[in-house]
Amino acid sequence: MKKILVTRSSMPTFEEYCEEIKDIWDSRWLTNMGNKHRTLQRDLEKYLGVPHLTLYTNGHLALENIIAALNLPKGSEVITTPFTFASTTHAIVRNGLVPIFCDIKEDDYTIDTKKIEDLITDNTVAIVPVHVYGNMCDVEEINRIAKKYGLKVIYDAAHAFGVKYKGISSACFGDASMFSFHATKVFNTIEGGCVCFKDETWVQLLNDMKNFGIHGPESVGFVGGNAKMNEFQAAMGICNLRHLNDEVEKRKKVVERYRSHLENIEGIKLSTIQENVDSNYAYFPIVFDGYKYTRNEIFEKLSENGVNARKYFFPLTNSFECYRNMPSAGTEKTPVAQHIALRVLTLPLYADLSLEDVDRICEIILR
Ligand code: T4K
Repeated sequence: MKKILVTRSSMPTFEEYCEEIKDIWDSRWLTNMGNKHRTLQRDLEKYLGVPHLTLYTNGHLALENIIAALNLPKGSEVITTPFTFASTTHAIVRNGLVPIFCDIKEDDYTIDTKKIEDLITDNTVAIVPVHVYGNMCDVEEINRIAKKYGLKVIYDAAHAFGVKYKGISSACFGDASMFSFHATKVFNTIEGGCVCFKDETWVQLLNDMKNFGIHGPESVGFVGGNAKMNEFQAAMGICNLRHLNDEVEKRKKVVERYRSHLENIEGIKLSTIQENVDSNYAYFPIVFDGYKYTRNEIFEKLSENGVNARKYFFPLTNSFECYRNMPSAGTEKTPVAQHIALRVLTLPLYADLSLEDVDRICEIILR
């Protein structure tokens, strides 16, 4: 039986990648911010239209580092959502901060800005919203709230590479945005990630943080870690960036085909098409709410037919075992997120997924 996985990494041809890594062989320079690293950084700054960007070995460490760079008092509170990958909540907690879980909106699954202000206390220092599935958060309202209460805003934009709001790159909102370049993302560097920001003083800080706090040949300013992107990762990024626009176009066709089959079906809800947003077609979530079969039944049926859909994001991070004793945890505090998490399925989506396969997947769901 033909297997269809939830996604499939975008890659250049073997020949293109070999050509790109040739000079790594010649120079024997494999990592530590070499030529490829610098080239990819410049290419991405241009592509995303941001003044500053720091590359990382993965998105999670990028998020951990940018939160650490804010130097927030340990034990202070950060408002975020539980409808996300483990990384978002872990990055907050691993920095000694307390996640306070805000509920999400039912139509696009991003943070419900109407519920943020009720969660703000004297101890609140930041907001870490998630552009989940590539859907943009309400950046204008978040900006208003952050300004009013003097809060920092770091976007988890792991899913939103290349997305634009009113023509402005998703990389340009808040104090900083983190992107993941994991193999499963629209744009990948095998593993990888970056942080985009405006504050020039962070350039040196973030570069030092990902390199043991080494400031110069004989100067180590603070206790940093190691989170540098290596040259092979950067070379993959340089190649993949050349083809990104084509890949997004192909993804768009896949999404349109899904929508043509699944729109207006009783009990099936599709993510809303956001106004003023240019999508990257990162994920295709569908919610079974009052459908003739449950999410889990459809999941099993797809699986029996070789189709590997995923329950992104179930369980919610505020129900993880590791957070059981945290007073702010508990899914009852985020009922909409829990409602969606119990009913959502993300269907296979990648540039080379054939439209015939999309038809077959939809037929299984509708049959
Ligand atoms: N914030 C958010 C909101 C995130 O979603 C993520 C990551 C992060 C932060 C952290 O960023 P990174 O540190 O990862 O850069 C996957 C990814 O590993 C993870 O990056 C991603 N989010 C998460 C949503 O999905 P799994 O455990 O579901 O991956 P896995 O191994 O089951 O792969 C899923 C499918 O992808 C496979 O069935 C086939 C395909 N695949 C996978 C790999 C590893 C490929 O085609 N090629 C591959 O190399 O977590």
